[in-house]
Amino acid sequence: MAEFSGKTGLIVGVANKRSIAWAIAQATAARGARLVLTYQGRFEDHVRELSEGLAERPLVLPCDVTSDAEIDAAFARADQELGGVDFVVHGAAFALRDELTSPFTQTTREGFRVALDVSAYSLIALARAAAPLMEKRGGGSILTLTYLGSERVFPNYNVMGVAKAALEATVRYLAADLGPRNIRVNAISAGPIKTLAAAGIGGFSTILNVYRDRAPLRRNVEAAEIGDAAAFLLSDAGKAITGEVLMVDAGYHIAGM
Ligand code: NAD
Ligand code: 0WE
Repeated sequence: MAEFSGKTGLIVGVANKRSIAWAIAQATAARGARLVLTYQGRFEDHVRELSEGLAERPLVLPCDVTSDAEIDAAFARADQELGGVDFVVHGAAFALRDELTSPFTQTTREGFRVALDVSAYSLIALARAAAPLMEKRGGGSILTLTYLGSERVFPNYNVMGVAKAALEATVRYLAADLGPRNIRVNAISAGPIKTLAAAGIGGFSTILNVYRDRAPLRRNVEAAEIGDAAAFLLSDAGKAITGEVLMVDAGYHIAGM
């Protein structure tokens, strides 16, 4: 019996084939999960095209995480069509371009609001919508994606680092709130991967080189490896793990120098 057979999941954060959320979709679908793939407006065509490559056709729905109405509508459809949800993947993050290029002291009130709304608050909104659907299936597992910039300073990561710190704290508070209903909440802190969100970052290849040189495994991580770790946390293999941030970064974070 495949690990995810009879399980359904809703995934937020697929933009294209390089998206970490897409690697998680593939990892869980390959293990038997039935999926709902959501997209942010402009990525509809990409996500529909990708969805055709999965063995079992996913339900493809819009879900801009800044809209409570879109979140509620997506979970209502998932409930109608699939009779509940066993897991949710949150892979949405965004900061205004200027916030990732200006000195940190220039962070604007609006830039701070946007980064924290899209990248951190949205996990609370998704968890609130998912909880009743998970509860009727006896529990569930929620997973988000974070980055070491929440605890260490990386040049230009700026307000995204603050948003990831808030996201990781949100994981712990949600885990405490939802644990009594057998709903687990965890994060994977991934090493740098060249995705669309990374393509816009000046000097990203330097970051990849620094990680490769200093990580204990002397290499970078691949999206598929995040997919495998995600499948572990989302499946029953992780059923005693909640409120955790799992580092999947080839060991980079342990290095002193
Ligand atoms: P990506 O660009 O493929 O994914 C980011 C996603 O966020 C996109 O699908 C985009 O549509 C979505 N998004 C942004 N605003 C949204 C909104 N308002 N509503 C709904 N969706 C919205 O890049 P990725 O690297 O796969 O990023 C996925 C997650 O992984 C992010 O949380 C990112 O911070 C995290 N992460 C990335 C890396 C990396 O190096 N690529 C490392 C660690 C963590
Ligand atoms: O979380 C991220 C990046 C998220 C991101 C990327 C963009 C680029 C385009 C959020 N908002 C935007 N806004 C845009 O307009 N990562 C973990 C990848 C990343 O970004 C960095 C990194 C790493 C790693 C920025 C500086 C330093 C390291």
